[in-house]
Amino acid sequence: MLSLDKTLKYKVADISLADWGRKEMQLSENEMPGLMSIRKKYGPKKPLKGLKVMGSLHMTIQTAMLIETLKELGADIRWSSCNIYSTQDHAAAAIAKAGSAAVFAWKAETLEEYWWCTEQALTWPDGSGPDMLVDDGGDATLMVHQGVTMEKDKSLLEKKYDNKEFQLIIDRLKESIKTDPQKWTKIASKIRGVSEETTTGVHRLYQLMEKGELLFPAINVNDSVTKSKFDNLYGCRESLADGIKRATDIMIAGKIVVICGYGDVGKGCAQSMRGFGARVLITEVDPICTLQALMAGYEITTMDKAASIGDIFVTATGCCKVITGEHMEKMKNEAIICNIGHFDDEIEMSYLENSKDCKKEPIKPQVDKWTLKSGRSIIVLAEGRLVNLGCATGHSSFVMSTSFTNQCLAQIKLAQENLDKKVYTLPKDLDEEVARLHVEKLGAVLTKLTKEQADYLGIPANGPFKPDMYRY
Ligand code: NAD
Ligand code: ARJ
Repeated sequence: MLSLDKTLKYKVADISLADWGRKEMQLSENEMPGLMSIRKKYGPKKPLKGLKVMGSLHMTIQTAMLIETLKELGADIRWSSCNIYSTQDHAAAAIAKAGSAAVFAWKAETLEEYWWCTEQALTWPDGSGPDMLVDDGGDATLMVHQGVTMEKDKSLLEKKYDNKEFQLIIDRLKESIKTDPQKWTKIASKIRGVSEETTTGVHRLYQLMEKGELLFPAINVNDSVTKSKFDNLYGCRESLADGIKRATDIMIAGKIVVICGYGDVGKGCAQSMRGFGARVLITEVDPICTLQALMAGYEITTMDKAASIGDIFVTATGCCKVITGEHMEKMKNEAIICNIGHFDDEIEMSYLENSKDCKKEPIKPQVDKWTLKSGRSIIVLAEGRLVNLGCATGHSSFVMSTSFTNQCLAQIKLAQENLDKKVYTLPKDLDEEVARLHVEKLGAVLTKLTKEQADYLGIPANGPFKPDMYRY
């Protein structure tokens, strides 16, 4: 068991990469107008002064820019990544060297290290916890909630859990509760709230709220229009191909690409692959999304049918066991499979890992060739974890600026308001403001409503322009 070290200022792969990281951060300033404007507008007022912020979110160059924006707003910050493969070591080094945050993250952590990093980031040198969380996928929120549950009923710590990763969390919690039996209860009671980045994390939050188990307020950043309809869609439209290409150099044109899930992420992935000249097949469970895919001209199928046909498979559902061992056994030789949804459950990796008949041959980091019972091989990217962040560098700065501007506004809201233990979304006028900043950067000029036109539409001349329930 890796022990907690409260005196440690950071743990990164290589601090000498800091200058490279800093230079890339400087370049990204031009591409992150939203974050730069937040710094300018709120920097002097320091709305996060005196507040401790813990982040569990991919430690990339874009996140480094978010961290330094939160710092400029006055926060005292600790950070870990929310994925074992997504850290960009030069970004982590730049943050560590500047002392902008105590950062615990490196590319290719083990799962045990991952949960150590998360606990390190949740624990300040005096043993106290954060005032606010920035979460992506909900792992920091999960650790605090599980900690509280275990402190209430310590017999749960003695149980054996089938899920390997969950057992690792419980082992860590057991250790921490031994040192301080009230650690997580104290931490949870001080948290003003969490702002959650992604669809899967948001689902977890609503589930907690519905069960009456949510321990602090939460802001659903994902469902700001300027997040899910941009990052999830246009972000993945570029970073999926980046991940597949860097990993395999495969020609996409002419191939059959199967996209599982036609939500925001799936729509971006499908459009991207079609743009390269692939023949795209979609699998869906939702009739509305299926109809959308049909209207866009895609063929709809099921994984059972597609398994033996596809050349490249991409899961984008947030669901589990979308591609099973049985599907893999039917696949063509050297079919490529990858996932762009948040966790590693969409592809049944346990089939490959636990079956005697499956043999792994690493090609390079985050690219493995698995030979199966069928005698054929498949290429698995990033061990079934997010391909765009595991095999490439995630979304570009510009689209992350829209997401992270919402994150900053959410953190300011959590700092300034005493919210109930519920899940909130940000108001439409802030969403429009985030869009406005990025529209201006692209040089577009908005048409202004006259008073007569505004009255005709029955809305204020400066917005909000659409009702809350409007779907973009
Ligand atoms: P979404 O809810 O809009 O879309 C998911 C779609 O998958 C839905 O339409 C749903 O009906 C469908 N689906 C669910 N189970 C299915 C199954 N078994 N088979 C086929 N289709 C199924 O969600 P989203 O915003 O598109 O996000 C999808 C995932 O991607 C989430 O896990 C999210 O957290 C993650 N995400 C990743 C990135 C990234 O950079 N990699 C960015 C944003 C979101
Ligand atoms: C940090 C990134 C990047 C990037 O906002 C996206 C989302 O919803 C996450 C699901 O875990 C990934 C996140 N994302 C995509 N690209 N976060 N830096 N460059």
